[in-house]
Amino acid sequence: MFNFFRRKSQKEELPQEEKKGLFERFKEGLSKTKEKISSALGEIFVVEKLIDLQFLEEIEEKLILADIGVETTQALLEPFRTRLLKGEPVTTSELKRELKKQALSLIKDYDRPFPPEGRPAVLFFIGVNGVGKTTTIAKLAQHLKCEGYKVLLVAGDTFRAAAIDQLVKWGERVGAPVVAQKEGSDASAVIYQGLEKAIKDSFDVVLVDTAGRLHTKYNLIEELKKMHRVMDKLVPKENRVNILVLDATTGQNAISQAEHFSKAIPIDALIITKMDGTAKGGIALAVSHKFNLPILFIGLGEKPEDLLPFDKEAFVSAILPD
Ligand SMILES: Nc1nc2c(ncn2[C@@H]2O[C@H](COP(=O)(O)OP(=O)(O)OP(=O)(O)O)[C@@H](O)[C@H]2O)c(=O)[nH]1
Ligand SMILES: [Mg+2]
Repeated sequence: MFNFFRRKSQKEELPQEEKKGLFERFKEGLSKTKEKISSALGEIFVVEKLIDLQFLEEIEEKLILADIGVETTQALLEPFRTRLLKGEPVTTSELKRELKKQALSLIKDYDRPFPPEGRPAVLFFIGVNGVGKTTTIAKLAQHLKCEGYKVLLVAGDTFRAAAIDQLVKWGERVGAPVVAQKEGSDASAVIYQGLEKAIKDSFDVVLVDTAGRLHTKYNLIEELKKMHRVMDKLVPKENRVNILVLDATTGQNAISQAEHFSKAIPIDALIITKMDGTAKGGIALAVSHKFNLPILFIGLGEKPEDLLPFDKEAFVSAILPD
């Protein structure tokens, strides 16, 4: 199995062979996004020539349409605009090459150890319903178990009985105990109980599931704030990672979700699911840049091995034209 957690941070380089494997998986999983961006940009890059501001505007339009977003597209093209305005020559091949470097610089690195080194480490998952929180927790729990971590799951989505059942079943499958209470219980109370157990029984990593439902009677933002305060009482912040899960297929909607959730609690990192089969993978670059958030993992399918550690070099070369 792919060794996920040997790296302390993205700054530590992977061995050459693993890196190659990761590049291949990214390339395969993100092929639809690349197709979309390349078919938009490919033809303009074919002829080697000096570019002008009008050419840059054409590219800008195409990148925005390929889900890169207005702000991120402008940041990507800014250095070239500046050079053109100064009267410096820029060729199409140089633009193509430098665009990748510029994209890399816009994606924030995750520069803490993962999972955090303090015990228990708490991974708190938030995101709207259906984005893949529960299945991502299950996948990650399985990887962590394989690496030898003692893992506890907490069913903080008390909103639906089916959500609790789903996590309990996953717990059985991956061999991790699950702290759960009955449907309708106070989610913060379940989390408190879970963290107390984790401390008492010396668990290494706790993965907390939450509800994603936006409901009139249920103020998700207030509930998340409360859960956060409860965690503050038992586990120091540096041992916790608040992870926003986003579904790549929702495209630009992911931006408003990130805006919405960051009003509730500080978000530390992103996981972007369902990158397989969508042409909207460019959204990862847009959200990471706009919210200055690192991406921990991406989901390229439903199986545990389809959750891959995010590698920005592999990502950029998988989505931008060769
Ligand atoms: N193709 C694909 N499907 C995925 C991926 N991640 C999750 N899914 C699927 O997305 C669906 C929803 O996943 P859940 O984990 O139940 O989503 P959730 O965020 O927990 O949803 P709620 O509990 O309703 O808030 C499931 O059918 C998953 O198998 C992925 O990376 N690729
Ligand atoms: Mg769920």
